[in-house]
Amino acid sequence: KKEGDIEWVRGVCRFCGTGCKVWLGLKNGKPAIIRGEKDSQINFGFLCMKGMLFYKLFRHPDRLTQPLYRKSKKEPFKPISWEKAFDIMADEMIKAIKKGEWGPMGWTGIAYYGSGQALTEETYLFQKLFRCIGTNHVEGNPRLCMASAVGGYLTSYGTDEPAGGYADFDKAQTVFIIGSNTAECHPILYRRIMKNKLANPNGYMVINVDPRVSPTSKIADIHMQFKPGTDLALLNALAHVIIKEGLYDKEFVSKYCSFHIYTKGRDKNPLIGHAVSFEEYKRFLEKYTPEYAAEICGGNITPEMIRKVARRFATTRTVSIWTMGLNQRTRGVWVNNLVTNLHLLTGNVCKDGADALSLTGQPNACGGVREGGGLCHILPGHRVVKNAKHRHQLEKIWGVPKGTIPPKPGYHTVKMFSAISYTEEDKRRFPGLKPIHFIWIEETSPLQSLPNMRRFREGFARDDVFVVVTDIFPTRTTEFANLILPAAFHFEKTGVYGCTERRSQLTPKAVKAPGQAMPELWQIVNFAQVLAKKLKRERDPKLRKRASIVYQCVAPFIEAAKKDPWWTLSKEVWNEYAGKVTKGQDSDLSGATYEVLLERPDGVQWPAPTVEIARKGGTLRRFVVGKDPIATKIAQTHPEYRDWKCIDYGHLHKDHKFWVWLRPYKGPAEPPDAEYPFVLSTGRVIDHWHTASMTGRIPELAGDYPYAWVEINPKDAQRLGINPGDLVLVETRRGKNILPARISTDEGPMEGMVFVYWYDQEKSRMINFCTLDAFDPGSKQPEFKICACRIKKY
Ligand code: MGD
Ligand code: SF4
Repeated sequence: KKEGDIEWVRGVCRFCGTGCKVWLGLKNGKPAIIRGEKDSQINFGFLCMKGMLFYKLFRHPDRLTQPLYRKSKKEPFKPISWEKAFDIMADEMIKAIKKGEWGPMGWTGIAYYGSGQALTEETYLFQKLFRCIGTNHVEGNPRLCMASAVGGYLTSYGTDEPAGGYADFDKAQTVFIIGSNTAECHPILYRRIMKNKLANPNGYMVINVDPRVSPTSKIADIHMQFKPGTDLALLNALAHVIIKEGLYDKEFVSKYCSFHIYTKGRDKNPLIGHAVSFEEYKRFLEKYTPEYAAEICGGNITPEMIRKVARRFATTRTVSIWTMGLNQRTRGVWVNNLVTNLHLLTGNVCKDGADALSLTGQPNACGGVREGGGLCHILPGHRVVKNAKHRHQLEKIWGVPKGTIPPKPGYHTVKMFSAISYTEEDKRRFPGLKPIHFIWIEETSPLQSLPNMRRFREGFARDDVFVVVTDIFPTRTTEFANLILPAAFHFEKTGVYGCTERRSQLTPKAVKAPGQAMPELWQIVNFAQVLAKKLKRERDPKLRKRASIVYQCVAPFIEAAKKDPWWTLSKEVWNEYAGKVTKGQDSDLSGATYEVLLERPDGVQWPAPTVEIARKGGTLRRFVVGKDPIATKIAQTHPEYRDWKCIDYGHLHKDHKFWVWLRPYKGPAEPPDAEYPFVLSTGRVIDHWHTASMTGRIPELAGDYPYAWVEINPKDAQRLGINPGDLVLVETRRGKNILPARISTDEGPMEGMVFVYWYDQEKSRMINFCTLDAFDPGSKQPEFKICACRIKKY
């Protein structure tokens, strides 16, 4: 639409997982301003600074504008043509395939590493290409961010992603914020919570559960502060009180819940474990008395506080939200389950104002990666690699031979990067590890964002690993590339993002990409054709066989890539993904065509199996009969569920019930000790996005936060003679940083803990030299939030 000399184009913000709807304003065809969409039920016209200012990146002088290549990482880069770039890439990929082996996970020598910021169409086509080449080494940064939430939902609901959405904040009476600095990381959602709180200060209670006093704690009625990693005991104690005092929802529990435990050695599948009785669950909780938990948790936790919070949780409509404080943990899946347990016990789910809502970090970790099949063990449409039926369904849709997709998951993130560094230590840690010699990294900067990254950087520096990076800016990762491919930025191409609440939204192309920068979809389709030609000439029949499969993978898109890579190509990939791949799955988006997505100010929430349902916005409340088309159909067609109000149709839950899990308290992987007596935790500030490769180039945001610092509790600082602004040496068993100190009586970590922001690109302040790469045994998500450190004045 046009207003005066500004032409407005509607899309979605490309930063956090809130999914704020934006209008990008173009003056004389150039990006000039961004404002929020007033009719959006997500952000109601509001935006944070990141959302308002990203128009400054379109014409930034640092933008990558042509393919750059160097044979050796010791040489400088030289510009080359796209044609030459794909030619070199295909040769290097085939070389790496030959250096590796063929096994149950496919070719061991090559890998793709993507991002929760890639468009859904991009992740979908990248993973399709790599599976068709013949490898399940398909991973992405959502492993660092959302994997434990996936594990949590898969075990509690039998299927990924939440039941409710943001609208629940407005009908809730209690918001339970645990392990999330919502005020800085999801500021527009925090605004909504704050608005409700201000409108009803006594009736709307905010409980903040966090070892640190963050800006989020400012509106909390109760702040539960506990030693990092002890929240499993705390959550079990809340359940203990709810049951002991008879506060649980008896009807919901008896009709809609069952109880489960996983016993290693006895149970084959950790996602299923085995069923136990309610009585056994009660016995399991016996030991988690408020007194016992308070002792473990320390901080300000008292038995009376636990009782008070449990009563409030159980007797009001409650929404819980959480992010990395729970996910980035070696017991991330368990702690996710323990929050959802509280909702199931108290019937605080499947109704207005009540939900267990894991907030997504990135704009498309849910839609693109979790639904689009962008991790080593999953396939698009909520399918899994290990399931032969799922693999064959996809092979049929793709028109490729049965057996194209290898049957075993590839390497998860830490293992994938260990297969690149491939040190003796890596081989000891992962017996049977096979080296990776070629990796295509897209829209992420792992050599700043991976934990314990010194050894990964050493691996990447070697010349026997060919590194391709598709990005819009130079980053700490492009420093290790052989080939840099310039990408079109958001609004310079077309595609869909799916945010926290199962909502997909379309952003159309509005701006011309600079220089030779091209959309990733165009890069994939063109590279695949070159690769197919080269594979055809190979002598090994296994390689030759893949030539036609690779060609078939992109064949439906070749014409569009030639004629219109900016819109038609994306639309055709979306039509295949949403129209064919999600059809009939729980994440059904087949009704959400581009036309419908363009019409709607808020996009569409799945399941949306028909255009009619999609036009109304899709499904706000999942699992509820009468509201969710899948649950409704089950109730209508299966007499035994006729009188059920909600039905858990997760494919892992054959009993159609929600599962309460018995998860014991277990501490972190590296607790503090005499040598390293502090807990180091890491996170984000409001104005920077992740590695700051983008926000660090926006002067207003960089000016607000020019460098990272370490937050220290005033009591610890006094004891160690550290004053505000002093340089502090932060040291762990893996590395060290030198950071200025911030000491506040108002905000900051509890005694014995320090907190560092990880956006800074300056090597002496890159905290991921220090963090720990221990990971959750289920979700494989690393424990960024807790490791042992020592500090002293520098
Ligand atoms: P980003 O800065 O988001 O960081 O870490 P990364 O994904 O490594 O990287 C995105 C990249 O995409 C940028 O380099 C940007 O320039 C590029 N880009 C932007 N638009 C486009 C585009 O359209 N196409 C292409 N090809 N590129 C584009 C995130 C990761 O970090 C995550 S998800 C989490 S949750 C972790 N959090 C975390 C933490 O809490 N503490 C510590 N210490 N480390 C962490 N690391 C993890
Ligand atoms: Fe963008 Fe998130 Fe800010 Fe909304 S809250 S404007 S989605 S960064």
